[in-house]
Amino acid sequence: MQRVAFKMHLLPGKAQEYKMRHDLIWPELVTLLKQTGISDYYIYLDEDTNILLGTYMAADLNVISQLPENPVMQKWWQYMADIMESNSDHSPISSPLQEMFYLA
Ligand code: RM4
Repeated sequence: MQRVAFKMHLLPGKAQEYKMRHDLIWPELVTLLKQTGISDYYIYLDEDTNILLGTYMAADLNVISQLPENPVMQKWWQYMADIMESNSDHSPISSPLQEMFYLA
């Protein structure tokens, strides 16, 4: 198992909408993420910068690298693209974060 951490960018004024959409996350997306080996997935918002910090445990990074090709993932990204900074394929603009400290 490996922890993955990354940042994404929320559009200004969209925090409530972002939270609401995740409170109502599609069951088929939950199934997909779990089948892909993702667990313990958190997303936090820095309200000062609109940066979203995501972190999850990954069972197998090779399997996770196939997520962008999945139609459910693509549909979710399309659904979210109006409230996040997104690439032309609708995936969120995302960059990895470097681990600086861990205490078990
Ligand atoms: C986020 C973003 C991520 C996805 C989570 C569930 O807003 O779309 O890519 O993993 O939702």
